[in-house]
Amino acid sequence: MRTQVGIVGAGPAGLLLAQLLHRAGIDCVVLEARSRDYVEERQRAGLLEQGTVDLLNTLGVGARLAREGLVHHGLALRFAGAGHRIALSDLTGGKAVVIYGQTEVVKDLIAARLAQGGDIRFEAEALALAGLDGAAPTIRFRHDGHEHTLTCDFVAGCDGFHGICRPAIPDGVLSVYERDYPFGWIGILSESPPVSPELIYVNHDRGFALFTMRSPQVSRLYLQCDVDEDIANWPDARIWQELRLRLGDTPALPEGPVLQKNVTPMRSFVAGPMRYGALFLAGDAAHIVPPTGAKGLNLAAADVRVLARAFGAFYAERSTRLLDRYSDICLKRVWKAQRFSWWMTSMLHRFRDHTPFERQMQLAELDYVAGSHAGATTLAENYVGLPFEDI
Ligand code: FAS
Ligand code: PHB
Repeated sequence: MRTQVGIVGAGPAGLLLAQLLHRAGIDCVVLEARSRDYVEERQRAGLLEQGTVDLLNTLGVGARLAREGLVHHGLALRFAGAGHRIALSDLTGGKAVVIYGQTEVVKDLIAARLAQGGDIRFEAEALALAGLDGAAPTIRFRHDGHEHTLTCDFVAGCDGFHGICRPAIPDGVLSVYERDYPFGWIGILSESPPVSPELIYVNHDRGFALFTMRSPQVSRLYLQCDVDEDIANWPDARIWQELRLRLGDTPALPEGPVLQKNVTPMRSFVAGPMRYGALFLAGDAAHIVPPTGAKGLNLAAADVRVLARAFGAFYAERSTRLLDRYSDICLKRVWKAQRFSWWMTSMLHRFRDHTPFERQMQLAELDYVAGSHAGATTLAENYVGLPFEDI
């Protein structure tokens, strides 16, 4: 098999790249280890920056997003028993964020790709990469019980944190920066109306909580928990009780059947450079942010936006300028999103090893951010998404 760009992974990064390449008339094949149902049902992110929404609209996959997405112009920070609204749009010249599940973004992209005759192979696990420092790299993969080889000009490693592409880069090439946080998140999806029309981020003595949603009927709720928490210790009743305790009496928290619940570890991770020869990493394959800043999916979109432009310039003019700058351009944005996600995580979670002084510092920082125009603007402009670099 032969194609121009071999894409490993049908998450947001791989599917967005495939749609961008299709628009540029560049051939590509997407190899995805899991089934279509699995990737379409896998609960993950839910908040889209303005820039990600604009990209989806440009690609012609924004119609359902426009109909069903919930546009938010603000959010609430809740601490010391009181709520404080951050007016995102007023503080950023009108920018907003949209609540629209990652599952829905993935469904829309897969439907568009297949409707346009796109080549996505599900249950096709990439096993190994070869020839990355040559002109015809290959991807060996297993599909329908047989092994196959896909030869391409470039490999896009969009296979997430646990994929095979980053580890295919020889030792000594990558610099890795990481921080694991001493806690995780219990996340539930519940058939219950959201507690408030905007997101509520809570810093409480008992720990962090986040009240978000997927639709006017479905809520997505998160609780800070121990890093090695066993979800079996959290029957639904205990989860609702803990959410109520951290939210406080008002507003009253509507309950409903819990559709899904899981524990997510919290880590910050960056591997650079994001390119090795003909291999280009994008999304979680190169960087992980704690979800407190809602940057994961949006960073994946920002990476492939640059990568598609770089492939476009190569095939249109044989220019390698953008390919050569790809890693630097992306890492500049990645580190700012890392800083914001680390800051939000540090400001909003309870750290067992915090001294009473450090606890007061945290509360004072929240009070400053909530009460100062400059402080609130810093949060707002990072939250809605920083402008894209001109490339
Ligand atoms: P993805 O991990 O989404 O996709 C990679 C794809 O590659 C997967 O479909 C995988 O099956 C496939 N793959 C892996 N190895 C392969 C192989 N060898 N061959 C073929 N295919 C292979 N972000 C938020 O903003 N809010 C959240 O609440 C949130 N929750 C999250 C919860 C979890 C458990 C995780 C892991 C992430 C969460 N994120 C959240 C971040 C998330 O949104 C990611 O940033 C986003 O999925 C990144 O997209 P991709 O880079 O495409 O990687
Ligand atoms: C979500 O809706 O899943 C979500 C929103 C904002 C975050 C994290 C997760 O910061």
